[in-house]
Amino acid sequence: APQFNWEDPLNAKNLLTEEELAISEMAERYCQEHLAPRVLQAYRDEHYDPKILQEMGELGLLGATIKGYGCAGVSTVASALITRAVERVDSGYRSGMSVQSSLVMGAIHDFGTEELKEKYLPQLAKGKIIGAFGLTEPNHGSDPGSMETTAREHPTKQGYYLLKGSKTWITNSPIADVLVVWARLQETGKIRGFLVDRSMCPPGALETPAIKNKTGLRASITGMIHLEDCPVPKEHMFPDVEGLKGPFTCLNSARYGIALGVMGALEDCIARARTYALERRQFKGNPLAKYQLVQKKLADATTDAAYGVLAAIQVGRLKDEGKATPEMISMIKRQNCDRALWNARVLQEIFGGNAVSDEYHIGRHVANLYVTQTYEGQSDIHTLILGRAITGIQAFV
Ligand code: TGC
Ligand code: FAD
Repeated sequence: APQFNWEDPLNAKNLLTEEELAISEMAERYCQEHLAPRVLQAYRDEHYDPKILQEMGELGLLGATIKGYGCAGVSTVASALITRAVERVDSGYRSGMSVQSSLVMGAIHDFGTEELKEKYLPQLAKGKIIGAFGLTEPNHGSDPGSMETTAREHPTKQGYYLLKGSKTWITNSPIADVLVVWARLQETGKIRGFLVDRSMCPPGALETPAIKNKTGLRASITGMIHLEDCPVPKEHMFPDVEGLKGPFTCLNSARYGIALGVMGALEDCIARARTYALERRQFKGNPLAKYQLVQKKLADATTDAAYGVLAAIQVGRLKDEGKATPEMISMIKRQNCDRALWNARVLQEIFGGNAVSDEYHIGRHVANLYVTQTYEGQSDIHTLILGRAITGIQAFV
C-alpha cells in the first residue's frame, strides 16, 4: 500500500524522469556534503567563496539547460531541481548560481553573437569566470523601464560605445569578470544589453564596490556597478534584442528557478522544525510535536511546500514545450516565495529562544527568504502583473 512521505507528500518524484532524479540526487549530495558544512561561517563572515562556482561547474550544474558550449543540456525541471538542492542549504548560494546560469549565461546564449557565446559560455559553465547582471539602479528598481544608465557612440574611438551610470544591489558584481549591463542607447532611446568584460576596461571606468553589512543573503556577495564613460566594443552589444524584453526573457528563467529553489529552503525549515519538535520536551515530558498548535504549523508548511513543488514542475514542463507564459512564472514565483517566507517565519516559533541562535539555521532562512520575495520582481509587482493579465487593466502607474 502507498505510504505517506512527509518529505514528498504528493509524490512529486513520480513526475520526474530517471535523468532528473539522478541529477537531483547528485546535486543534493554535493550541496549537503560540500556547501552545508561551510554555510554557517560564510554567513557570519559575510563571505562568498568563488570556488563554489568552480565546484558547481565541474559537476555540470551551471547553465545546465543550455545545449552545447560545455553545458549539460538538461530539462528546465532538472535545472530547477539543482536550484532547489542549493537553496536547501542557502538562498545566497542559489543566488550566486542563478545569476551565473540564468541571467548571464542565459543572456549570452539567447542574445549574444556566436563569437561571444564561444568565447564566454564554456568558461562561465566551468565557473572559471564569474558573471553579474545589472538591471536595478539606485532610483529604479521595480520600474527598470525608467533606467538612467546610457550608452553613446565613442566620440573618437570607432567601434566603441561609452557606458555611463550606476547599478545597485547587484549579486556577484564585486567579483565578476563579466557584467551584463542594461543601458539606454542614446541614438534610439531604446534599452540594450552590453557584455562588459572587466579585463577590457581602463582603470577607473568600471568600479564594483561591495554592499556590506546585509541583514540577509549574507553568504552571497552583492555590490554596485559604477560606469564612468566605460568603453565597450560594439560587438559586445547584444545585436537582436531591444527594450525590456531582453532582461525580462532572462528573468523568466531565473524567476522559474527561484520558484522551485525556495521550496528547498522551506523543506529544510520543515525538516529542522520537525526534528526539533520531536526532541524538545515541555509540560510533563511531552515532545512539542505532540501539541496540536505545533502540528498545525508543520501541516500548513508541508502542504504549501508540496503544492509549490507540483506547480513548479508543471510550469517547467510547459516551458520546455514552449507553452509557458510569463504570468505563469509570476504566479509561481510570487506564491512560492510568499509561502516559503510566511511558513519559515511560523516554523521559527517552534524553536523558541533557540531560534535566535544561528546554529539552528532557521533565522538565516527567514532572513534570506525576505530577499527572495523582493528581488526579481517584489511579490506585489507580480500581483500587479497577474492583475493586469486577469483584468486587462495595468495598475503600475
Ligand atoms: P511592460 O510594458 O510590461 O513590458 C515592456 C516590454 O517587455 C516585455 N516583457 C516581457 N518579455 C518577456 N518576458 C517577460 N516576463 C516580460 N515582461 C514584459 C513586454 O512584452 C514589452 O515588450 P515590447 O516589445 O512591447 O516593448 O513593462 P513595464 O515597464 O510596464 O514593466 C512593468 C513591470 C512591473 C512588469 C516590470 O518592470 C517588472 O517586472 N519589474 C520588476 C523588476 C525586476 O524584476 N527586476 C529584477 C532585477 S534582476 C534581479 O533582481 C536579480 S536577483 C538575482 C539573484 O541574486 O538571484
Ligand atoms: P522599489 O521599486 O523601490 O519598491 C519598494 C516597494 O514598493 C516594494 O514593496 C514594491 O513592491 C513596492 N512598489 C513599487 N512600485 C509599486 C507599484 N506601482 N504599486 C505597488 N507597489 C509598488 N538587481 C539586479 O539587477 N541584479 C541583481 O543581481 C540583483 N541582486 C539583488 C540581490 C539582493 C540581495 C537584493 C536585495 C536585491 C537585488 N537586486 C538585483 C535588486 C532587486 O531586483 C530590487 O531590489 C527589486 O527589483 C525591488 O526594487 P527596489 O529595491 O528598488 O524597490
